[in-house]
Amino acid sequence: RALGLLTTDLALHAPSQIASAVKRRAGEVGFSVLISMVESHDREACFNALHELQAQRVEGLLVNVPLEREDAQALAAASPVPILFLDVGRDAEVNSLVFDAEQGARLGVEHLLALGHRQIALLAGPQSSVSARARLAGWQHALQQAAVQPVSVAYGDWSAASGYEKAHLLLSEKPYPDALLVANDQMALGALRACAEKGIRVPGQLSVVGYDDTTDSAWFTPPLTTIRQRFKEAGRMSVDWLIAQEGSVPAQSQTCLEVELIARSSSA
Ligand code: IPT
Repeated sequence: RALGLLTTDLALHAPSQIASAVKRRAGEVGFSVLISMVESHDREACFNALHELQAQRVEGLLVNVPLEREDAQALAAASPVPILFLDVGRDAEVNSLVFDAEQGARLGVEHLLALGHRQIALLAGPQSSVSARARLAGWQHALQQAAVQPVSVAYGDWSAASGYEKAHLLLSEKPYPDALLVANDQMALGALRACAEKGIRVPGQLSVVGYDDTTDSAWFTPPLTTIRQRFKEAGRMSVDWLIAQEGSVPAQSQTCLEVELIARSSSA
């Protein structure tokens, strides 16, 4: 018996850790997992992947691709088996299990404000991703409530390379930030490298907060303060949800998982 996982780029740390968690849980309950990875996030690519998985008789589908509301709804309507989305907005009328992006963004801002930082720069993710947009909106909202304006904003593509490049930009323009919120740990890794090259001490001159808490984030230099998304829990819950559907058409279910701030040495 098999489940399908339709996923975005597995070279990225978070999707690969989600896939790993899905695979592990499915194995525990006697299911294999067939994976189809899409290079682009458009509707056609997702439909092709859906058909590919369907041809292999999967009994349920998990979709970890950032999808706009209409695309997710169209995919759900086309799926003959239960389908659960892991990267959609709250407004999408589909079954979903997502992490609370507003809470994550707020925790990062509150952490930096509590440490006394007011010159905060934002390194956001690609705006084609609904979760990247939600994190940025969450930061902006939380800062606004504290009457703090971000000193600058840049956009990366989730990769360490983009984090490196954009951090170089953010750190060469005045006013210089004393803290940097980064939309994922991989971009934070690149940002830390940029700081090292510029001779900017972390956290002495700049506090850095990431997002994800992937398994290697505690091993960055310095160990990264970040927002933990419990990927193992998401993998377990999503597999369990699919299996509980038993081929029937499920009543709409939307789950939002809490996240938490993990304070390490990159912020002070
Ligand atoms: C999200 C990660 O936080 C980010 O680092 C990046 O890997 C992205 O996925 C890729 O789409 S986690 C997602 C379940 C919102």
